[in-house]
Amino acid sequence: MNRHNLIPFFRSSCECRRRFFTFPLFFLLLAGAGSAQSFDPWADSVVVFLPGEGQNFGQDPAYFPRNVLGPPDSTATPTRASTDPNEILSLGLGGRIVLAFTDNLIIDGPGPDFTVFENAFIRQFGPKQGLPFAEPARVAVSRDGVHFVTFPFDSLTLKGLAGVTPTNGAADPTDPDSSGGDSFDLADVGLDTVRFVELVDVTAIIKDNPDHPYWDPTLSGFDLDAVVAVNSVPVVPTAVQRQNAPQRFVFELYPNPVSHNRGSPVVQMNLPRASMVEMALFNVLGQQVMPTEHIRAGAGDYRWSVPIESLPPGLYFLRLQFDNRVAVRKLQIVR
Ligand SMILES: [Ca+2]
Ligand SMILES: [Ca+2]
Ligand SMILES: [Ca+2]
Repeated sequence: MNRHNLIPFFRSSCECRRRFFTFPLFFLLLAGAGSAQSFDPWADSVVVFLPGEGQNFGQDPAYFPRNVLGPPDSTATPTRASTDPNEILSLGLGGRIVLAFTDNLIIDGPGPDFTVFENAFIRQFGPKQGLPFAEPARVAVSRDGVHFVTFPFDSLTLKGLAGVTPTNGAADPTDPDSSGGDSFDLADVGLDTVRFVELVDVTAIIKDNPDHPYWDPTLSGFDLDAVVAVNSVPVVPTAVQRQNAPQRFVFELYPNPVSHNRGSPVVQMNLPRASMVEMALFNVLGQQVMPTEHIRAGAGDYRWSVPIESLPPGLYFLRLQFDNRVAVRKLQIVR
């Protein structure tokens, strides 16, 4: 692979095996609503890969980008990490990759919202026995692929970095309590929803410091296995492109929180041009809780009131789609 060149990828993961762990009811609901959307919890495409120095395992087009889309290696255990190029991509020291979700968006639901899987493992012998062999990456997220927010991390404890916790391949990858990997909560960076996840290898913070508790001279950089959404909502699959100047539009929801005795919350939109707008409401399990609403909205201000009469109190996500654009807002219904 040609190093130090920006390599754009717009490859879909449609050929990846589709497995569903947490949303069977969702499909029944969709079938009932006469809609036919399907999605997987995995990252769907690689937008940018900029390899770093040294290790180039799994970078051959025979393996990449397939090896970072789809679920993590199901054979990995905390003491036997994946070394399969069909599953693992080495970023190299300082390498950078951006993955996109195209058939689902990660949302800020309860607890962690996505998990990054790397081939870390727990050392079984030597002076660092019991400590992970960690080749970390910092993690950033973005709605538009342009503006990224980095999760805070600690260089010494590695808390807040990916590539630290081994994979438990036998577990459900969408269950952070058992899956292993390093999980991230959008609430920690104040975002309701993201489409893009960026990983930048920072192994140098260990490798360049012989006093670091995780130091090892053989560290060669972050090895990505998978990025998996824990909380997400489906979206109409679109080709993802980097938007240099995303056209702004207004999408407000008020009152929010709302209670039944205060009437219905109102969506206020301001669209750049007349569009067919799709509205759908999901609960925190990603289950659609009302039929998709199709609205023909003109350019400029438009209001629509969300029918919440039959919904129990709780946290919901309202998804708006038009012209291949998508946005999600949290809605809290209280007693
Ligand atoms: Ca997906
Ligand atoms: Ca993989
Ligand atoms: Ca969350």
